[in-house]
Amino acid sequence: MNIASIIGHEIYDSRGWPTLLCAVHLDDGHIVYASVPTGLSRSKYEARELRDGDKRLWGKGVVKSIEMIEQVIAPEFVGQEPNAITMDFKMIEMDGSEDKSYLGANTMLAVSMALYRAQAYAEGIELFELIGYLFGAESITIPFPFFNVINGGMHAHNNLTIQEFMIVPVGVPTFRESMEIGVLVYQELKNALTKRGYSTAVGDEGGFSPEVKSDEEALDILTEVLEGVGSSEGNRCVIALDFAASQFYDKLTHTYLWQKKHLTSKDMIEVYDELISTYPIYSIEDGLSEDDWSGWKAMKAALQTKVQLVADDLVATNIERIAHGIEEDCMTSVIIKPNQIGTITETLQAIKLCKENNLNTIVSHRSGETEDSFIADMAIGSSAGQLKAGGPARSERLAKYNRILLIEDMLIGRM
Ligand code: 2PG
Ligand code: MG
Repeated sequence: MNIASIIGHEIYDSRGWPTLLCAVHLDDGHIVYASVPTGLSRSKYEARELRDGDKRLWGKGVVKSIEMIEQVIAPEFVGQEPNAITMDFKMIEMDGSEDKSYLGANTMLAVSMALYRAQAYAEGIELFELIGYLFGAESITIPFPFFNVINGGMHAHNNLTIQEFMIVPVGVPTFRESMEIGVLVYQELKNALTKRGYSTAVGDEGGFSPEVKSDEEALDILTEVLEGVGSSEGNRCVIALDFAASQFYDKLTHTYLWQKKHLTSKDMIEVYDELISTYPIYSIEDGLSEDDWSGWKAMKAALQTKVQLVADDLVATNIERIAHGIEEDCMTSVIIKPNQIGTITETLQAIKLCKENNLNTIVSHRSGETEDSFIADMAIGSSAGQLKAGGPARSERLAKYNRILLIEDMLIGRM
C-alpha cells in the first residue's frame, strides 16, 4: 500500500490556539490523521515550531507548516509505502538544522505521527503494536498514570508557584482501577475545595486552579483528600509535583524566586527535603532550572533515595542532553515529549537511551493539547512505565486515558 497524498490542515488546540493536523491519504482510499500539541512552559532547548508570525491569530497560524508539508515533504514520500523510521530520517535530512527550525518541529512531528499510523494501518496492526515492534520490545506494559488535579504556575492564574500537583495511584493492578481512583480523588477534591469556599474552575491541564493562599495549603488539602479516599478504597495515592523551576529562576541574580525569597539551588534542595518529609511525595519534576547542571547533580546526591527526580526542561527529549545528564549523574527519571524533539523516531531513541541507563521515563502531554491519543500508544509500545496526560477531566486529556482503557481491554481479550 502506498501514500497517495499528504495534506496539512490548520485546526485548534485546547487553549483555542491554531495547531497543525496532518492527513496521510493511502492509495486504497483510507486516510490517517495526526495532530500536534503545544507547550507553554517550554524549555529553551526544545526544537522550534514553525508559525506564520504575521498579523493573523497573533502570528500563531500554521499556513507555512502546511506549505512545508504539501510542497516540500509530500513530493519526497508520495508513491512510496509508509515507512516511518526511514521517512523520519529523510525529514531530518531535509530540515538540515540543529533545532528543526527550517521545516518546523510541529510540521515534522505531525507528519511523523501520521506516518507511524499509516504504517500500522498498512501492516494491519494497532499503533501500539507497531511501536512495540519497531522499539524491539519483547513485551509491552501499560504505564501508570499521573493525574494532574491542581494547576498552578503558567497553567493557571492563581497564587501557586508549583505548576502541577499530580496524584499517582499505587498498588493498583490495572489501569481501569487507577482511573477509578483518579476520578474519585478528583471529585472528592472538588468537594473539599467547594467546602472551603474555593473556586473549582480548572486550569490548562484539567486540574482545579483555586486561589488558595500557598502551595502548602494546596498540599494540605490534597493530602487530606488522599487520606480519606485511601482509607475507603484500601488503595493509596502518592503525590507527584512539577515545579517547572526554569519559570521562577531569576537569571540576573542566579537564584530561585520561591515564595517571595531569593533562594540558591542548595536552599531549594532543602525546601524539597522538607516537603518530602511532610507530604507523601513520590516524584519531583524540574526542581531546578534547565541550565543548573551542578544544582541537579547535588539534588540527585541529596534526594535520590527519597523521591523520583524527573528532568523535563533540562533535557528536552534530546538524546545529547539526556546523555550529558547521565554523564553528570543528574536525574533518576526523564520526561518524554515528542514535540520537544520533532519526530517519533527520535522520541523512541530518547526512551531507549533512558532505559539502557536505568532511568525511568514519563511520557507526557503538553498543556495545549488536541484530541489525538498518539502518546497513549507510544507509552504502551515503548513500555515507558509512566504517563502524565493531565486531569481526569476535559476530553483532550481523557482521549489519552480512554485510549489506554481500550488497549487494556484489547490485551485482556475484551474486544
Ligand atoms: C510540563 C508541560 C506539560 P507545558 O511542564 O511538563 O505538563 O507543560 O506543556 O506547558 O510545557
Ligand atoms: Mg514539566
